[in-house]
Amino acid sequence: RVRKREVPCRHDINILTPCFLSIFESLVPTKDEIVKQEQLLFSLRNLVTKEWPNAELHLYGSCANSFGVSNSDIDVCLAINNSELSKLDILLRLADILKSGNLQNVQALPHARVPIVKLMDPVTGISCDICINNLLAVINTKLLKDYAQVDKRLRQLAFIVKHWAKCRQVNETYQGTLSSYAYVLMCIHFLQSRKPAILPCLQGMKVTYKAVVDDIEYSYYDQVEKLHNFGAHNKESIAQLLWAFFHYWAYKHDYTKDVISVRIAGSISKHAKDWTRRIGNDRHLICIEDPFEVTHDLGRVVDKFSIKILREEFERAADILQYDPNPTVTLFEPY
Ligand code: 3AT
Ligand code: MG
Repeated sequence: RVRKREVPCRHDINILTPCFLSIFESLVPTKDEIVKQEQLLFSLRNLVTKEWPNAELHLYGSCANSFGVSNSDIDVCLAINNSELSKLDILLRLADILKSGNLQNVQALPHARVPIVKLMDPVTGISCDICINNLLAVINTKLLKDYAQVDKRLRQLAFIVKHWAKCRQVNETYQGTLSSYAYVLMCIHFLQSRKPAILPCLQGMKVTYKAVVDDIEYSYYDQVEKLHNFGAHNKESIAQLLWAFFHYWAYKHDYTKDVISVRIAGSISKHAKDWTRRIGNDRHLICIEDPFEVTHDLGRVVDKFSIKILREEFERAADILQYDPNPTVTLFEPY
């Protein structure tokens, strides 16, 4: 591993850029699809506000953070203040309301890690998960979307990394690999760490946005339209960045000592966070700090088997980008 740390990038890496950009373009959802998502949200709002006039429905996750690929499911959060009903009662009532509203496969999953109601809309063909009062997810959705507006290379990088992770089956949290949300945070951290930096640290700047959830205040700088030149001094192409991203996770990241943090745009020691040993099911074998829930390690799903798979996949990707004659194909070969 150590030997490979210092390999210089292959000299012809930039000839791959047009091909990676067209892969990116092919993954972006069409206008038509976005319109259908909005239609579905509109009809869901109609149904829900008939029962609960003060409730709100927010989109979150990849359909709202600008990192959604074509044909994704949509994630919706029901924000409701209701002291009479328990969360479980709200979930069950919500399922009934949806069943009466011409939606298919409506199913309440009250015992999931995040309790949800699942459904399929026969009109648009879109599937949807609705959770209740998960407002922190709505805020982290906005943070990701705001970062994406600072430099277009973030979206390009993250789409390709997510696509790679899906093809290689390392985007499955129930099998011990990482969520899409974790991969996007890894991309943001990586672009914050380039020299010169391609992304700023929005949580380290003047506060222009504040939200309060469960009496805790979350804040950061969100006037991203003023930052559209931030990354201009860095001229790295998407092919160079992909190479360096995989090279970092294959050969440079210190898995024994470091926690990556978008919140500080750098690394924190595992020691400082007390993430050095296994507690319950949290093993901390790859550490990715949630930007708002700072005690939450997005790598906690990774176990001693899946860490090996994950690191081998990072190495495979790094080596393909370095040596393979046809990297834009080989990289995404199904696992
Ligand atoms: P896909 O395109 O659906 O793969 P996504 O960004 O929608 O990607 P998920 O469906 O896994 O990702 O998650 C939906 C959102 O829920 C994304 C993020 O706002 C939030 N979220 C997911 N996992 C976590 C987590 N472990 N901690 C906090 N928020 C999370
Ligand atoms: Mg999703």
